[in-house]
Amino acid sequence: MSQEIFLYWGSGSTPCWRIQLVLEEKNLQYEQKLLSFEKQEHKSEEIMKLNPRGQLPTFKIGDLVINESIAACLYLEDNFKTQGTCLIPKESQPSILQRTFELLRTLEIFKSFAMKILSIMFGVHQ
Ligand SMILES: N[C@@H](CCC(=O)N[C@@H](CS)C(=O)NCC(=O)O)C(=O)O
Repeated sequence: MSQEIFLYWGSGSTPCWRIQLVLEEKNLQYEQKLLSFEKQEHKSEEIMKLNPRGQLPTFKIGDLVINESIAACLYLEDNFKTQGTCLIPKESQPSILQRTFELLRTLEIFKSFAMKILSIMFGVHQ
């Protein structure tokens, strides 16, 4: 598969780093453009056309645009399985362990987000 890969990213953004790490681990050639959050470059026409949420990362591979960093990482692993580092274990036991950590981490993020909303809306503190 030889498709042009393009990543728009912003400094200090962990979802952007996530895709960059996978691209590097997979030894993939890609074009990238660093945009400034401060200058609102993530809300530019160029980005809004590809990613109506106006967020970074904005990721393009061939004609396909994937604007969720984890989905982009999974797509890359799925389509470049034998290239570079294998990022999802093939064996079921380690793969289940990896999924467990991913889910726990996601739940933690949701919990802290929900607590923040509760504290803003109802003054609930934990
Ligand atoms: N769920 C998205 C999150 C993307 C995201 O929240 N990006 C932030 C930077 S870390 C952003 O662009 N914020 C600017 C905005 O929402 O206007 C992903 O993982 O790709």
